[in-house]
Amino acid sequence: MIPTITAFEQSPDRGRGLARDTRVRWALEEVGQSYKVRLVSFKAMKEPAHLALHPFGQIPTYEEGDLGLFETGAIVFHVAERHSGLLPDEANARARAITWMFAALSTLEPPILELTNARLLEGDKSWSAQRMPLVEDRVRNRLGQLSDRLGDADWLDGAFSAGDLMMVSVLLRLKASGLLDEYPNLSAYVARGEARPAYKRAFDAQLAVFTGKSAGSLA
Ligand code: GTB
Repeated sequence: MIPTITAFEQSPDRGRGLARDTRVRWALEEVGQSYKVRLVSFKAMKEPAHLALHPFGQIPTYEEGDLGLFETGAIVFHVAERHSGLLPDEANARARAITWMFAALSTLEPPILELTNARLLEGDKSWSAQRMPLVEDRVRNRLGQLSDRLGDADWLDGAFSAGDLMMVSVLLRLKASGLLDEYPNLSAYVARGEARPAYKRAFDAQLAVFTGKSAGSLA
């Protein structure tokens, strides 16, 4: 059964790949699962039909027959469980890859999101300049720890996994900030993720929503 995901009809980033449907598209592309996309407006996201799918009125969602999912962690995990290619078969390696998915979403993403909000939503506040170094240092703290753990390895734990997919997706949000450049091994790690053919297809497919050009994705 071909799943349907939702994505922004008009993304504020105009196709820079930062909206979270990109990571779901990427997972689907990695496992070779075709998918359909339903574009939703900001208004429609807050209406009952969409709220029945996503209680918080956000994208992305994932529908497959009777199953409706929200939260990118749950969606990517579901895709990785149902297909081969994103989680190792060996039980302990599989558990460690899942651990990295959680680490990306619950340890790295919150301070990165805080930085984005501080820059985009609070930059004009009188206290912003005073607070910014604190927010940046919270991100640096996590990046330093992640950088130490990654060392000169290509991926976080052996072969590329859903843990790397999620971690790279989260780190991509930092590209414009320059913070990632302070950790060359993390910049290279993110670049390795972006260089994967499946990522490129996912990126092109989300960009095509804004350029109006068909990206030749799996759907
Ligand atoms: N925890 C949820 C998940 O992982 O699925 C978070 C989902 C989420 O934040 N969705 C956002 C959304 O629907 C889109 S991705 N927002 C609308 C709303 O809450 O009303 C976040 C996002 C939006 C825009 C950019 N951008 O333009 O750069 C980047 C990321």
